[in-house]
Amino acid sequence: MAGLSSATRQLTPYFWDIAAPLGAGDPYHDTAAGLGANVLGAVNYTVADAAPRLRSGFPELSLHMARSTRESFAEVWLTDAPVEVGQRGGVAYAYDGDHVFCAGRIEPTGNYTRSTRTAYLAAFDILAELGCTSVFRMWNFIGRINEENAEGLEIYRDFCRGRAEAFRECALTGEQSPAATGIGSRGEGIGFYMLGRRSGGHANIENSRQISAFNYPPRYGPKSPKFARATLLKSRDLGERGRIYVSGTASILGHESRHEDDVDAQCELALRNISHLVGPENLTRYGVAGRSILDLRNIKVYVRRDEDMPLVRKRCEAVFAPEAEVAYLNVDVCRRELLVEIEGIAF
Ligand code: 3EB
Repeated sequence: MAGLSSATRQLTPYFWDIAAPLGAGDPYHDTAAGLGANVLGAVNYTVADAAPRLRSGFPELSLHMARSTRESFAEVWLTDAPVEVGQRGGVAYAYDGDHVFCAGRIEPTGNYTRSTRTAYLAAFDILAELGCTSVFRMWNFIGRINEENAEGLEIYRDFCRGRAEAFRECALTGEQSPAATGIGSRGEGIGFYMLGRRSGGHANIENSRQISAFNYPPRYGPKSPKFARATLLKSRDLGERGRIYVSGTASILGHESRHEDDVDAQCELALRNISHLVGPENLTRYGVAGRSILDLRNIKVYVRRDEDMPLVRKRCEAVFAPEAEVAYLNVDVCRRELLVEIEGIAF
């Protein structure tokens, strides 16, 4: 877990095994302290949802994303700078002088547009108050994602409408969308977390093989999903190379889902979309070095059908670097026909 530099405060997430029984003290806090680091935020991918709270000096969010405690893990964001924390409007946050981590939860409701808008605006208010002008990464975990709300609108689309309204009304710079994940959960309601940055901002990266999500035609819902295919963050120690936060990526070309009912082909296309997104041909437009799938770290692979797990795992293990941390989660995906979605960070 080396490589954190105080000059740049490059954030790094770690996946922690939380199945082991806990001793005295706080294991996240104590492990970070042993590394000379602080926890900026912790997200438990576990067997129950819980609203965000402040733990031992950092915000923590729990998501019902795992089928068993054995499958549970924590994504823990470390920084070497001192962390200031708070909680407002149901949103818990931490700030290290450069980065902000915000986590929130939206309780189950028959219509998510309004509560999503409110929860997002609460998070955006906190970011703005801390001088944070851009959100570079967000995750959204949506219970019953493909079911209908009280008005017969799919819950994912209902959520997208509220998110779009919040973005339209907020004070963040309009040109910069975050990289995002919008995925099903095994629980109820919606859990979300976001990362913002005070200095330097980020650049949006789109994929020349896919239409930008914010330009999707209306057949996918009343408001298109607000996110970039990836975001690029530069910092002093990384120079021009930067770090690329890759959004949840699925079997989509243009705006259309491909390979309905063929999980093997869907997995391959999702992987190919990521390779192209971070590859030299797509990245020349952004003036940064091309990457390959081998540079991907902190990977999450979302698989709709349990029976597809072995095949997806095999395909992914064949292409990811052996040292990449990879979590496989059995949850629904935002379009009914999509069977797999993959995210990560290209180093
Ligand atoms: C897609 O490309 C697949 O709504 O935040 C991927 C990543 C997807 C993020 C979101 C949705 C979201 O449209 C779905």
